[in-house]
Amino acid sequence: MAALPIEPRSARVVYRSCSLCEAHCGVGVEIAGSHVCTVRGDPDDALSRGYLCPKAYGLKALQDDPDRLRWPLIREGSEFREASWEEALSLVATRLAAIREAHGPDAIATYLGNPNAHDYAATFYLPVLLRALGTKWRFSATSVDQLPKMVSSALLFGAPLAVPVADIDHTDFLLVLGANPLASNGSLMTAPDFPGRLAALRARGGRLVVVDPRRTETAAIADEHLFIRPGADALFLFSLVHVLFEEKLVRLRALEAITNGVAQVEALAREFAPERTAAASGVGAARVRRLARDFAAAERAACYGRIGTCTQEFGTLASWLVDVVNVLTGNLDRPGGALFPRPAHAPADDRPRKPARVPYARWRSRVRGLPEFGGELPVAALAEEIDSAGDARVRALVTVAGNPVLSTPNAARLAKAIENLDFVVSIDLYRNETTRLADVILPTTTPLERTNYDMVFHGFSVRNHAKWSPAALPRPADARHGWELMLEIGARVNGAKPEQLDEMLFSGLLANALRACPGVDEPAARAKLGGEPGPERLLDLLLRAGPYGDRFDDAAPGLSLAKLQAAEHGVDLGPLSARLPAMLATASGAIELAPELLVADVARLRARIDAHGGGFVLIGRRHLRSNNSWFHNLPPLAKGKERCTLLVHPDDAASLGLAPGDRARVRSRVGAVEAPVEITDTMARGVVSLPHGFGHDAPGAQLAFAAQRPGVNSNLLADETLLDPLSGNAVLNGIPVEITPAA
Ligand SMILES: Nc1nc2c(c(=O)[nH]1)N[C@H]1C(S)=C(S)[C@@H](COP(=O)(O)OP(=O)(O)OC[C@H]3O[C@@H](n4cnc5c(=O)[nH]c(N)nc54)[C@H](O)[C@@H]3O)O[C@H]1N2
Ligand SMILES: Nc1nc2c(c(=O)[nH]1)N[C@H]1C(S)=C(S)[C@@H](COP(=O)(O)OP(=O)(O)OC[C@H]3O[C@@H](n4cnc5c(=O)[nH]c(N)nc54)[C@H](O)[C@@H]3O)O[C@H]1N2
Ligand code: SF4
Ligand SMILES: [Mo]
Repeated sequence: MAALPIEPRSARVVYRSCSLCEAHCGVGVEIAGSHVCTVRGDPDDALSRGYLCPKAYGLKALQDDPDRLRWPLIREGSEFREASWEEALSLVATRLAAIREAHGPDAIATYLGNPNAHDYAATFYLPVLLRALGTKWRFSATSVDQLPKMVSSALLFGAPLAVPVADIDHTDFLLVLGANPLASNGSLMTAPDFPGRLAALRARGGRLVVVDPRRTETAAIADEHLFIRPGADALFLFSLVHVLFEEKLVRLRALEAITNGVAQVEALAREFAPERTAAASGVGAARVRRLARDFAAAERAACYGRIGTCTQEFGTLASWLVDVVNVLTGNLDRPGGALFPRPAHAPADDRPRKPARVPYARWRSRVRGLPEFGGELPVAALAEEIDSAGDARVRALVTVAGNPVLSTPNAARLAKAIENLDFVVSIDLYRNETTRLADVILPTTTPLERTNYDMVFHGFSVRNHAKWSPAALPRPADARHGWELMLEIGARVNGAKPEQLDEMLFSGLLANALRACPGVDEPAARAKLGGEPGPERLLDLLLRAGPYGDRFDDAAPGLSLAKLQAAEHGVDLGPLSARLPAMLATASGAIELAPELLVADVARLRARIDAHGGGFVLIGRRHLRSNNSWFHNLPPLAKGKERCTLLVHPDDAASLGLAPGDRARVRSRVGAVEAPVEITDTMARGVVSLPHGFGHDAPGAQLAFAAQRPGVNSNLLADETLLDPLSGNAVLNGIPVEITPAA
């Protein structure tokens, strides 16, 4: 969508970011009174320069949605009734405390959903809530998303969130696997106006190659598209690596001195000659060889993998090999390659911290023994942790901004398990497929009713950038912010006061931040930051102590929250630049290119070279006007052509006896659904696609518009026993299915 100048037609325009996806585009929200007139792109935004996608309109539609909850709900039998905050919060605290008292803290599981990552206050205060509950049974959308990349980054670079970002604005060659940024607007890569940035890449003579089992919107504008068999990325990437070594194209440049394990990678790659892997991956050997040569020959090149490379059987290996390709061609940490951003809230210096042990498998799930990572267990284990007998089973669930019944595997089993829990509380804006099963639903303010700073996504940005988002609307009387609820519940279950928990958090962050600010003493910093509890003080602290900060000196030129607030279109902090080796947090201080855990997993991949099955497999997809499971109740975005369709290749349709408009029955080990068929040669043969986030016909949900055209829940088919075993991430792409015409 083109940038439009913003005319001051309405009472006022508030400049902020759209928090609906990782691109975090700058928007101008036109407000009259407490009504949102419209949302437009902000041409002066330092990063997005006016770009906006249609989904931004969701900010307004969400505001106007009559089904959005404004009051706490308490279950009574099969119905809900509105309740006061005091009644609802007191019930939540009493029940959680009683369950913890009777069965221990691990009887309470938590599930944190995706929108938390778009709310800086949640980033600060969710850890407070989790600590207050004291449970180790923590789950989140991470293990149906980017967990494999985090495991890989922890092993290679020493930090789970040290994810290199492709330098899209300066590269000459972008190799994309398992991502469709023309629909998703990019992920683990904040690049507003992805389409424009890709067009610019091609206009300056650069190349775009897309590897995907579907000829996606992104593949359609690429120089080259390679169909790949779902789950075969690690095989394909190992073959690229094989060719790099065999044809002497490996050139580490500056990384030579700081990389361990190169010879080991070379040895491992020997068995993955492209001629060996072609049958399993579906990518011909000649094309792999040519691609390896072209990538190595490019002046500046970057390999980027996303959802399709993570939510699959070899998610961690594929995520690792993406970085291996960048390292072996000397493109990591190099402009035009893949670099580590340096956000304004990060620690100021890259002094080698005490290398932390990789937070992996310190405990395991009760039933299947799946490993913890970073304090979390794989969500594919949640249902069995509830419904498998035993004293230590999960008895209560706290969900925050998540809809696991639509987003995690074996949805039918999970819904049944949640229904049978002793107590469920959901902090959420809707009574949806998950929260309808709760005993208490606590709504929060909407994105436009609260302030924000793109804490998570500034860390994955293609340019260093900082932006403050003021609230565009006043908070309605009696509405609560999510962070206030997190503090309040955390305090109440422990008989403490919210201000006490806030002070503990603040003091801890302050002590930590001041370690990087020699010469600043604590009382002076406290005086500058003021005594007002809440996220703004915490952000001010991080900004002032951060790499661009003013070190608590108002007269200094550096950043503070006040200065960021004054820059209503954001602050450009420059292009990404080299940060190695200083930021490496591995025990050796080097890049560990062949860590033991990954090397050990290669045997599983090797076994797949000759044992690739036939039969149909299911993959997912995203639509530009949708957002995971929670946008289908917004009429301006959800109307139009039916989207929950099964994409099938014409030859497959013919052999299955399916004609356009027919309905197909899709069956996996765990469930079956029926969906209308769309026949298209954009699909690879043997692969069918169904979007996730549909299935809005659950009894008890309150989603009137979505229910008119509910679609089916694709996670009724996702099998909770199919995992990337190393990370525990669910396999959501490459699920074996049988397809028949529906009766
Ligand atoms: N089959 C399949 N499954 C998938 C995927 C896939 O590609 N295929 N993708 C996976 C991915 S990448 C992700 S991230 C997950 C997402 O999984 P989830 O995070 O579980 O699901 P969402 O659909 O993002 O649900 C967000 C929830 O937050 C609520 N919400 C929205 N805004 C707010 C707010 O401001 N405050 C509060 N308290 N609540 C809010 C919404 O009402 C909704 O209930 O799904 C995963 N599941
Ligand atoms: N409009 C819109 N934008 C979104 C979202 C949304 O729901 N709607 N969700 C947001 C979220 S939470 C996330 S995590 C991001 C995700 O952002 P992306 O990773 O860009 O997500 P997708 O569009 O699902 O693209 C994944 C691609 O992987 C392909 N694929 C499937 N299996 C394989 C495989 O085995 N190998 C390879 N190479 N490819 C495979 C699929 O065909 C698909 O094209 O998008 C975010 N942005
Ligand atoms: S690309 Fe993402 S951040 Fe930008 S307007 Fe669309 S939904 Fe909002
Ligand atoms: Mo995601």
